[in-house]
Amino acid sequence: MVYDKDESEITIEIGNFPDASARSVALKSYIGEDGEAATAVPGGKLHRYVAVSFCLLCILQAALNISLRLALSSPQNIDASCKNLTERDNLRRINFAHYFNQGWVYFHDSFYYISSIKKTWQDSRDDCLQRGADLIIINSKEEQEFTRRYKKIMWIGLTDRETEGVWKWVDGTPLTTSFWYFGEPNNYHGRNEDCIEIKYHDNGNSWNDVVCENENLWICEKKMAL
Ligand code: 2F8
Ligand code: CA
Repeated sequence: MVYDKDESEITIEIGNFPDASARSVALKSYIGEDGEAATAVPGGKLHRYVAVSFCLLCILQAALNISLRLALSSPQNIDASCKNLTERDNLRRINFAHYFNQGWVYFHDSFYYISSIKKTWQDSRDDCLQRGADLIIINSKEEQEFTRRYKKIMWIGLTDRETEGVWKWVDGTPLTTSFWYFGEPNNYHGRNEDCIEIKYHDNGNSWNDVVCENENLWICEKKMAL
């Protein structure tokens, strides 16, 4: 191929092809099957297609993003989300106010109620259930420390009434972390001590097993995350 500056034209030298059909094939491969002049770089056409497709994909993606954003931030959607949030917040406020007004104490995602009268373990539990709660389940050192602050002998939600020696919380979960006072549980003097009271407040390990028919204060727990 020769570029003549003066005549502003390109001359293509086909070369020494033996016959007319070979020359025609060479010419076609240079011009391209579709009649357009082919680029001199091998695969150049493919690169152009890839680049154009990529640009089209980018435009499509941008259009999708904009329409999604517009749809989600429409006034109706914002209104609905705000309404849901406000309703949930109001319900939560009403719930919290109810428990606080009834003398419940909030600690680490739960409300606690400490009774002012004494009952057997089962009657205490029934009272908690009627209040939409249950006897306390102690599953951390912090919660155990919280119960000791009151310096009262109180029932907690732990018993081996179903199977002697198999301690279970009122929600059916087995006992894993325990805070038994020294020598407990002991079924003292051969008694059937199947229910647990917090007794030894001055000791981190304050639990004692005692007969369930004894009468004690009790502590209810209602889980409620903020
Ligand atoms: O009333 C039963 C109770 O009696 C004692 O505590 C006052 C026993 N304690 C010791 O023996 C240290 C409890 O285990 C028993 O439950
Ligand atoms: Ca005991």
